[in-house]
Amino acid sequence: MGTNVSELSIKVGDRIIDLSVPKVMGILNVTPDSFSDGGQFHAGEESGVFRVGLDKTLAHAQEMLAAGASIIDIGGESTRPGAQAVSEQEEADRVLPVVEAIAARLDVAISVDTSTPSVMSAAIELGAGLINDVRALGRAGALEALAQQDAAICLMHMRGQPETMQKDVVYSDVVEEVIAFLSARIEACLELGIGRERLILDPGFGFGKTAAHNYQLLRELSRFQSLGLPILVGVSRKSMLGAATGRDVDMRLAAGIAATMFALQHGAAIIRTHDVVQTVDAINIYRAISGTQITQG
Ligand code: PT1
Repeated sequence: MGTNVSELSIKVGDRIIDLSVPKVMGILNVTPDSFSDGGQFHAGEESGVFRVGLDKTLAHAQEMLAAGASIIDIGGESTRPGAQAVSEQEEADRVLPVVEAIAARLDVAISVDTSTPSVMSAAIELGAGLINDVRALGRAGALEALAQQDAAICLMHMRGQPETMQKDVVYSDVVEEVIAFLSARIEACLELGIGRERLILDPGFGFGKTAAHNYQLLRELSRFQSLGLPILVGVSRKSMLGAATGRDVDMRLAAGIAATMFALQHGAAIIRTHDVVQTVDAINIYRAISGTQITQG
């Protein structure tokens, strides 16, 4: 179950990404309030203390590419728990110059982490090949905007909105509910003519879920394979890792790699992470263990 040709590759812009080998999506935050890198790569103009400019942002993208990232995910809205909404204009101002600069300078697939239809369309126009939407095209006009383009789409599950999503989190069966939600979003895409071959699924670790819910989702990740689409997993530096280790955000690398190994073993095709070097190593060890990589000696 869950094994077919379309699931093993995905078209992102001009390139076909082979997902028979797991790939890394490197996180490039262009927000002044990112939870883990503190906005150190913010490219905008309005918040003086965080301003470091486009060159630093580009250097970070280049570094992730050199470390083995296949996709760079550019995000202008912080969606971590408690984060405040950003205006459409502000989001566009943060994200679009970075998309344009990376498309012009780097040979890498570009993803944009956005729920805003106007930002989606403009980003695709500038060279983005994947729209990573934590609201699974739930905003008015998002499905329609993407029906007119051929970009790949990551549909993620979130309960509520970032500002309040960690309040009163109750599920009867979190895995079943997340699968039902994603199935409904796949159907919504198909109805508008967005083909399955364009879709990636993500359980949405940390989005309106307790640590116990997140670990149940990870434990039962294989169940998502029944949907027959590539699975993306993002646990990098998240509080679920802190819940199990007691570590602060800047000390969660080992915990994230441990969780990543489990995710790889249970069907994750794309790992979204801040830590590209270490995640590529984890993938290579996973491949060596599973016998899909030739090793010396
Ligand atoms: C994700 C993801 C994302 N995560 C996709 N996009 C974030 N497709 C942003 C915490 O609990 O997993 N998949 N875009 C970042 N969101 C969070 C959520 C950051 C929770 C931190 C936490 O610490």
